[in-house]
Amino acid sequence: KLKAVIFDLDGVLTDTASYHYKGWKRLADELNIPFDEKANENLKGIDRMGSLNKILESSKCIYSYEEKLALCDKKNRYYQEYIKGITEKDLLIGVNKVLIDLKEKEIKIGLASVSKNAFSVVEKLMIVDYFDYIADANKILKGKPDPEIFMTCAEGLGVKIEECLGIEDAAAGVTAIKRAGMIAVGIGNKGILQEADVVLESLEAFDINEMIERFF
Ligand code: G16
Ligand code: MG
Repeated sequence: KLKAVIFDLDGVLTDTASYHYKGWKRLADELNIPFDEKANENLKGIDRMGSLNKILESSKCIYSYEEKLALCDKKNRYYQEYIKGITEKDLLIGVNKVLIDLKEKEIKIGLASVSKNAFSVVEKLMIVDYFDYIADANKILKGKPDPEIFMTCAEGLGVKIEECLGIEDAAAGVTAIKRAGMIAVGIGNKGILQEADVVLESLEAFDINEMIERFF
């Protein structure tokens, strides 16, 4: 039986994925490291230091841990500048309806974002009250594609793994959901999200009754 739906944030509920890209792109340009949208695809869902390490793979320089921390801070300052103006108008299409449908059906709602800015973004989007559990990215030891954050959410919601459905826009995120043992709904490109049980263009096409019939 479906008891909980666990959402990723960036790229699923709002388009902060593009702000993360803008932040990394600005940093990479400053460091003269090649970086484009295609390379960015591999950063989606990956935590801050993990993302920086992937970008630095294309650099000729070697950076100390302290230097890397400073670069992470810099990217985060850029990112925070970009997300300052987020309001409920920045919710992606279909999100409000899905959240309302889930509440009506008494299906629990969780948030599984490895972003340390997730809570502040959800606050700006004015949807905090919908969530029964929001994973604390500061306490997650292994980021996506490790299943830890999705398993932590299931535990926090008080439901079994097989009673959960996860929704993700990143390949690493879909892998995390599948490794946790949950049904995975991908939002975006079928070619990129091959491991997902079903891929939709956006949450506008998400029908909870159809999901229950198909998978639960
Ligand atoms: C998100 C993004 C990633 C970002 C990560 C860490 O994960 O998809 O691109 O690097 O959070 O974010 P921050 O630097 O704000 O801590 P998710 O899990 O929401 O897709
Ligand atoms: Mg995402």
